[in-house]
Amino acid sequence: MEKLIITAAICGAEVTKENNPSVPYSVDEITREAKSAYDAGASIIHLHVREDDGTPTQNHERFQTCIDAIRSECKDVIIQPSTGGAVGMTDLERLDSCNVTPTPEFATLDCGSLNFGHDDVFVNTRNTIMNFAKFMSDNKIKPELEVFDKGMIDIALSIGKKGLLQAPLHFNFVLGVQMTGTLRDLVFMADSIPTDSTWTASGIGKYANLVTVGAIVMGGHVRVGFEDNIYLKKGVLAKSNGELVTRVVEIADVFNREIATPNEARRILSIR
Ligand code: KMH
Ligand code: ZN
Repeated sequence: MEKLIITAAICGAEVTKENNPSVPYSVDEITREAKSAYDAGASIIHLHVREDDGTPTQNHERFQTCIDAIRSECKDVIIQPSTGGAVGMTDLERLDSCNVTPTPEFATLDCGSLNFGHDDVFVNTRNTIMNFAKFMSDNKIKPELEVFDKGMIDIALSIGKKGLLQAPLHFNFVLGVQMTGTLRDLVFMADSIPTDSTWTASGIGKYANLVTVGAIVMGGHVRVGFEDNIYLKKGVLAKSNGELVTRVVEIADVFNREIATPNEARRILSIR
């Protein structure tokens, strides 16, 4: 089995300090959380940024400041800007996170629309997905295909057939928002992608641990972090993203899965 790639989704756009006081907003806090995850074994930082008051933003200047600060502490880490941003942002606004120097080597590409929370819809029309895929292809940014259910895998594959995505594809199965995150769900998703693809899995909320164990034993990769889950265990808030990454490292050790460095992750994921 390949070494395990751990992604830390340190911030997200929805979770707040009211949910967990360690959720980072300021540049210093975002840098602190990225470093805690990197030091614990994360090779990828999935990055959303906030204004100091916690408002999510895709503003490229804020991204540039945060990326430069993270890079100064975590020399070789892979930084993966979100192009999902927050519900309600325009496509142009969402893509602004990639207008940084150097151009990101990796970024998310959300592959369908879904209900988010109780009243919100995270909108990704087919044209949006195709436009984002073309932007990433033109700029040599490797897309991580965010799929919240099997239908989004099918959308990604149909867009790939139009030449907008280059194999090998890399998927993130986000389980626990649109569909549940049981082992059966994880097996179904992993069986539904081309065999030369790579995949990681994010278990949202109560699915975090099960999805982590499943991905480790099945040969996938794992994403954890405050964006997905704020608890270390039931009723106990994680004090840092590093704590969440450390637990993945400990579980991986039980199953003899070594942890990939950032450069090993670049090779496994065919990142330029
Ligand atoms: N904040 C969600 C609406 C991504 O980063 O690409 C979208 C999201 C996905 O987090
Ligand atoms: Zn995200």
